[in-house]
Amino acid sequence: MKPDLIHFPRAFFNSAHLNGENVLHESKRLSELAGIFGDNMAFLQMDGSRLVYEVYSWAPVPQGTEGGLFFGLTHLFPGVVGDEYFMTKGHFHAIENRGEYYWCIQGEGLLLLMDKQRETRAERMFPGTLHYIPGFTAHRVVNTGSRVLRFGACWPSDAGYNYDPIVADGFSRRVKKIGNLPVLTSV
Ligand code: S6P
Ligand code: ZN
Repeated sequence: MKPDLIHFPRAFFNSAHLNGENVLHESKRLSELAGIFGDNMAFLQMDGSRLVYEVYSWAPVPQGTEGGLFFGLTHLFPGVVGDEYFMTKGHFHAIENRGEYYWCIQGEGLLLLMDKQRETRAERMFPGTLHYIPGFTAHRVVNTGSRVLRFGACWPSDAGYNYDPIVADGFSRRVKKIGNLPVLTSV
């Protein structure tokens, strides 16, 4: 007899959940983001166990596979450290020319994009926005709203992560809450 050619799906995704085989879940707490925010005094006074973001990522092929794709869902919580909004750590890809898509599902924010010359620009995120992140470009998401910012991501399975330049030098602009509005400031 022929094996069944119609398979049950391996993963499930909706606006709030990503489940399935090989779906990893990571939580990023404030204490893991030391040195990322500008106001270290404010940072040290906050509860380090506070959840800043959660990432679910589906790796249908092993990390490092050339030609495959990964899929992710990030929930970035609202909050500030001093006057700077909660944000993801941000990274370049280890294979620098690899691009990525982000799309906003819920909430509002800014996607910071910094090139190799440290020029930073931002794209507004709100439900329905689609963002192409070119290669050689560091990417970070900032939650400028009052609810959870949820966004999807799709990137090459051999892209990898390079956080080192961000840990060392950050982005060249920060997003601050000034008069209740987000302002992109120079560092
Ligand atoms: C992976 C993709 C996202 C981020 C996630 C957390 O290429 O860009 O899944 O990993 O949003 O951000 P970060 O900067 O802490 O990895
Ligand atoms: Zn990425």
